[in-house]
Amino acid sequence: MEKKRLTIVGDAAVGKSSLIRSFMKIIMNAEYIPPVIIDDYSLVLEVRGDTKLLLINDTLSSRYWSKLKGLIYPETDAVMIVFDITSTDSLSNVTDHWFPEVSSYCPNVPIILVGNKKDLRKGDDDKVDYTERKAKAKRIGARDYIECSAITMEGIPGFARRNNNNFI
Ligand SMILES: Nc1nc2c(ncn2[C@@H]2O[C@H](COP(=O)(O)OP(=O)(O)O)[C@@H](O)[C@H]2O)c(=O)[nH]1
Ligand SMILES: [Mg+2]
Repeated sequence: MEKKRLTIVGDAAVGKSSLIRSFMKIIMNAEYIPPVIIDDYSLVLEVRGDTKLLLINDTLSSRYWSKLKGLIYPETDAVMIVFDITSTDSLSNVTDHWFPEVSSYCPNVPIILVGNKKDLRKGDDDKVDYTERKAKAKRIGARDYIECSAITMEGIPGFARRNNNNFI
């Protein structure tokens, strides 16, 4: 069975762990072939007729990460960089910190940019900022850009489907 590893990085408290929990919840109830959940971070999926083991690596923005990243990035097949839509700092860190780190450790893996906590931003004001965020995704060459909420689940089902089809 082919093994695929997805690593999730981003500033502290942007919602990385919450996103993984929501992703697992959605995928368990999917209408398409439901995967076999092994534990909180691994599942077996049927993708285009192949059976694949998907392992998700959550990360901590701590001093341990600086020791672990040399082990985890080289084993990774796709990286998800998460920021919080309500935090301009976390968006700046996508290009100031996370993208440079990912490109230096695993330059050729597909990157998915995720703007989380969409439930906290609504209305016309946000449309301007959306353009900025979308431009950031383009700047880092992200294969996909998604805005979602790990709390309300908005945006998660479509994302889970695209993620499985495109990256796994
Ligand atoms: N409103 C809102 N809060 C969220 C969302 N995702 C995560 N949170 C909250 O943000 C905090 C940090 O989430 P966590 O998943 O631990 O972030 P991590 O440090 O990146 O893993 C927690 O209090 C979550 O409940 C979201 O989409 N919307
Ligand atoms: Mg966490």
